[in-house]
Amino acid sequence: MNFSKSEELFERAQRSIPGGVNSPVRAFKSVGGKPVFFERAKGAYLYDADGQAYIDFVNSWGPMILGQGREDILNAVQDRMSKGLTFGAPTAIEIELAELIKSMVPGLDLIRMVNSGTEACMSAIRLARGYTGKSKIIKFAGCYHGHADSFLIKAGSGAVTLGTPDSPGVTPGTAADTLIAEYNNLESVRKQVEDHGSDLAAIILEPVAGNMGCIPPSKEFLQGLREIADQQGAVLIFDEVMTGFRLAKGGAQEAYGIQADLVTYGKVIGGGMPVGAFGGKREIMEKISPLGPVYQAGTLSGNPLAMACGLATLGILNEQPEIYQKLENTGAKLESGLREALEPLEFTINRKGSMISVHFGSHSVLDFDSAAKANNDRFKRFFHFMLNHGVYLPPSAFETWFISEAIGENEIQKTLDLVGEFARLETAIA
Ligand code: KE4
Repeated sequence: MNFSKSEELFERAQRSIPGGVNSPVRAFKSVGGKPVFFERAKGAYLYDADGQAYIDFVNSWGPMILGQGREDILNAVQDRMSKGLTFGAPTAIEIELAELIKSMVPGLDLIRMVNSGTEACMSAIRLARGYTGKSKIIKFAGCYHGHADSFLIKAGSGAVTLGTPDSPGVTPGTAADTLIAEYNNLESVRKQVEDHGSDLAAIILEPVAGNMGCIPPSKEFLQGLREIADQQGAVLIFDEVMTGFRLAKGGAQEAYGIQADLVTYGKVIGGGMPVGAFGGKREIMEKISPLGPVYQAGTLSGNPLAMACGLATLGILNEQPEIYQKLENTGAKLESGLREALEPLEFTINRKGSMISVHFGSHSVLDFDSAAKANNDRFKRFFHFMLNHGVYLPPSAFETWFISEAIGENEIQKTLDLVGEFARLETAIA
């Protein structure tokens, strides 16, 4: 591969943008080297500034579940654009998207649109605190709920990638209200409840973790959290920014048959445009302004252009549920092929539907500590080998790969052939 245009752009970008990127995880800090700058995308492929093609397993970190550049979605956005971009006033299309989501996600009485997953999650915990009158939240080491202060304690994704899971700038007062438990470890939750249960407003988690690699919940984990939240009168919040509309129409709630009290969304809900949302039971949601006293707001929340993109995307997923079977089949094929191709090496593969990750090491990866024990040097070599051969993986071992509907047999076969070549090279140098 020739990265000369990307290198030139990176030099220029650093003169105006901190680290040359508008989101840290894009900076390749965890895998080394310089970020690739992309110019355009179509279907399953990204094309970089040097005109080179890559099979895309990042999907813009999840939103592009249907692949890039679909005419039906672009037409919906263009039609909407011709009517004006945003009014800062209610529009019918916001109702259409809210009603469609309610039809796809059982148990959702009311939903509020925002502009990112961070906004959705920070609004959800403020609402939980306002509804319960309590202050503490339990989050899980390695889970990432966006960059709001309350979440930058043992956070995953870019925070752990860059070695700042506990970010400077978060005050001790804020941090004191965030309690940490271990993913897939109910005992660690019970311990926090023992010490702080009387002041516990919420338990928030990724129902399938995607920010320490992909880590599905153990069978009893989600059910156990549901029971603990009920016993404590705490709000159970599923952060479905990654899993929402990806694992199933009804997301992880449907996939695991567990009902949260509040659910947050991002990524797929906007189809590639900036949309987040939080929603849930009426008795909680009606505490949100202007209905109730818990304030939350946003200039571009529910803006019609983003709504049009989200509506077109979710409309396709709702009308063509066979897409979920296709994503499952592609995920299963990729997983079994990876197991075969990586056979000479020590590795673990975690997968749920179209979320999958490879961890180099012989141990199971069930929580943050086990994810952190994986061989990151081998992951770096793996990432760059695949990049240099036209496959774009997330530039961090603490991320999940995403499979889009546009990824077909050819892309899977090319990817697996390359993985096999990598494994042979690694064996040769061992
Ligand atoms: P945003 O504010 O980035 O839209 O969403 C925050 C968020 C909340 N919850 C979960 C489960 C998430 O995965 C995210 C964001 N995910 C990262 C990727 N791991 C976004 C990529 C980035 O930070 O650039």
